[in-house]
Amino acid sequence: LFVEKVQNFILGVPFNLGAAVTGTEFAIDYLFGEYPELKNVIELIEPVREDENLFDKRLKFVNSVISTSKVLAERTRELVTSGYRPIVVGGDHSISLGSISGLLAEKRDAGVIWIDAHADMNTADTSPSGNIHGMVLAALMGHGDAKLTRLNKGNFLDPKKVLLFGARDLDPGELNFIEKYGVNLITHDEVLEMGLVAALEKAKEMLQVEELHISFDLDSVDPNFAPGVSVPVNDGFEKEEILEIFSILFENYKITSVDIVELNPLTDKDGKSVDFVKELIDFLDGVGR
Ligand code: B3U
Ligand code: MN
Ligand code: MN
Repeated sequence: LFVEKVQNFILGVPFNLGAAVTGTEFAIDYLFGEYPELKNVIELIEPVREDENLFDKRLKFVNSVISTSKVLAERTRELVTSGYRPIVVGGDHSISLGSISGLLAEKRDAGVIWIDAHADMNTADTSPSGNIHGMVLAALMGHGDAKLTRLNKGNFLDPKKVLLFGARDLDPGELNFIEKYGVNLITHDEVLEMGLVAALEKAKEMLQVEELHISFDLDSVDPNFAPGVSVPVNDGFEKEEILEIFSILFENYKITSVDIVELNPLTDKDGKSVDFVKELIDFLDGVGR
């Protein structure tokens, strides 16, 4: 039986205004500098910089985040409709508001695995920072400021179809959120206790979906192996573990789309993080159905 492989289509989104720091806006240039051959395979989504003259400290750069996510959502939706698997390389994690909204517009029943040191489940009320990259997953489930939640037009993610995997730095408001709405959670400590294979077995029981989006934040990796992120947190996965996670997810689900976010050239060391992003892109090139 010949099953046609789903083609990846890589989008680069050099955006940083969802985070507190500068750096991720240079991520795609950095990738192109190290791996010029990628210039032929990555389509650039130009970030939109809006007027932020009514700067809201609780929702920093919200207008630019929304405008950029709208463009990305449109393009992601088009690609999914045309049968592609969008691979969205960022850029800070706020861009997932765009990629996942675009996906859900076409595939209403898809689930999401959020591989991240953080939960990104704050709202403007609970956020310690006002940075929107720490709020997007809550917004995708319909919680938080209406400016953010409006974006996916009511196609909210069901918390039962969301799994936070490998978290190791959760804010009090996020812990409340997880409990209140019943979001699936397997912390990094739990993965260490159970072992990776058992943790992914448990993930399979928790996430009863056929189609899955992988939202991969580079800061889920130990900063020793991937220091080039905006908000490093000690410990975390090894690179080989991330590749194993991806492999097993591709066996257990139909992977509709992938985000690879938070690559920050300014904090990278010896090209470790950019090399890993390239390794992931190559890996994704070789798998799939
Ligand atoms: N939870 C904190 C920090 C943070 C979230 N996401 C990242 N950092 N990358 C916050 O600001 O919401
Ligand atoms: Mn994140
Ligand atoms: Mn993170």
